[in-house]
Amino acid sequence: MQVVKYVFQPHGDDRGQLVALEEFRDIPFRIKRVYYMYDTVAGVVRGHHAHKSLEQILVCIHGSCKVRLDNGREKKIVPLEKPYEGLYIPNNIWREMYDFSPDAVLMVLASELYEEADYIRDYDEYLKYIQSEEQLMNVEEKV
Ligand code: T46
Repeated sequence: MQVVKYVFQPHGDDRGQLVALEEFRDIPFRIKRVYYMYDTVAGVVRGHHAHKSLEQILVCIHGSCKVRLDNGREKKIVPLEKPYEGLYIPNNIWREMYDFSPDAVLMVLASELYEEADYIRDYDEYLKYIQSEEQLMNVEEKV
């Protein structure tokens, strides 16, 4: 599985750092929603789901956390610990966020508005879903 991590350009000067994120320049999609999580309780694992269509970029703008990505065949663990790094998560990837530092603020830029119907929250259902998606792709490639 290829993990795509963006390294954003910090605009630093003697006052400190500033990162600016613009859709289609720094972010590969139109940003329709921004949300963030903080005060995450020690030991908590968030996520446990995949999205059928949603694309996102996760930026740990303060503190640190880890993200486990799973495409049904392979798992990868990605640490997020710099406010200028963004983890791109395309659709159809199971994700879990964990190991949050007490001061962690995880900001997420999303390509779509909140839509519960886009979530797959059951892992077995996820595996079946991606298999059917792959079969569909194979059929489309042969046509
Ligand atoms: C994802 C990971 C990285 C809303 O009302 N609007 C929103 O935009 C979001 C994201 C959540 N909510 C509500 C729904 C739940 O009642 O906030 C509550 C917590 O959401 P959830 O349990 O889905 O949070 P996480 O941390 O498990 O997952 C979130 C995103 O939902 C998800 O899309 O990829 O962060």
